Amino acid sequence: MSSSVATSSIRKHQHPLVRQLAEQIETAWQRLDLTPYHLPDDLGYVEGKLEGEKLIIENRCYQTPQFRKLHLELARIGKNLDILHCVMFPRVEYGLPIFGCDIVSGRGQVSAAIVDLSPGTAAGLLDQSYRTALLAFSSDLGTEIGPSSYQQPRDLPDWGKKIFSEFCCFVKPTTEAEEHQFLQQAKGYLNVHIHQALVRAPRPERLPEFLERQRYYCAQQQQNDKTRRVLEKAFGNQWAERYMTTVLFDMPPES
Ligand code: BLA
Repeated sequence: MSSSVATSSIRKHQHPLVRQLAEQIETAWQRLDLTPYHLPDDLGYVEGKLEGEKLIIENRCYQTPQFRKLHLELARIGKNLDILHCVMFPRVEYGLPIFGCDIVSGRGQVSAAIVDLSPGTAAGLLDQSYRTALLAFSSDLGTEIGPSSYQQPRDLPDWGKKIFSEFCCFVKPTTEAEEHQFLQQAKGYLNVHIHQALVRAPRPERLPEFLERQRYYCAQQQQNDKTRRVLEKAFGNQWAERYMTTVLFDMPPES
């Protein structure tokens, strides 16, 4: 395993959906007041071996007044497996939902595309302002925004059912048109979210509730065995545990 500052991007070799979504996310983030977020030194750019194939992970990370961590990760295993992982962790006192998405593509075919705005409050429901904006966006798009408007919706694992919202979209896109639809959908969620974040005031009196919810989100995501297995095979169990708990789903501190 080696680590160094990223000098070139792997994205130009990745599946078009991964590449386009990465660009879309970075464009949307430009509307926020970004400053760097420093990952542990050795974990910004990493290379390992998975069954003899090279695994490369590239991270981009920022913070803003509303977000404690904006994380975009691109990973590539050999020539076949491409992954995009993105989470926007709000600063806890804002109680905003957590935007998350993941794309997994093997041999040029996307097997999993998921996007969600996961509730940041104890009730586990999105605020009315989000619901209204998402429904308005859906009617502008002229299609249902749920997974049922795709040919192959996928079932959420149990750990996910407990944290994702009713607007969660988890699908295997089967055509370029569906890939495009997913891109539009993710863009809509991002735009709604960034708009809401910019108009939202912090609610420090509800901090304990928001903190618990964000920690719960991280604890559930850490149970994703499919992610863990890929990382364990390439880097070993201890490294995978450290990466999942400090880079992918680090919990905000208790106080
Ligand atoms: C699934 N995630 C997967 C799969 C792999 C990874 C290999 C299985 C693909 C499939 O079932 O078709 C691997 N994902 C990774 C790796 C990284 C990664 C190695 O991000 C990082 C290095 N996962 C997230 C986020 C969400 C998420 C933010 O990181 C959602 C907001 C969801 N990924 C998610 C879900 C599954 C998945 C729900 C399906 C899990 C299952 O079916 O059990």
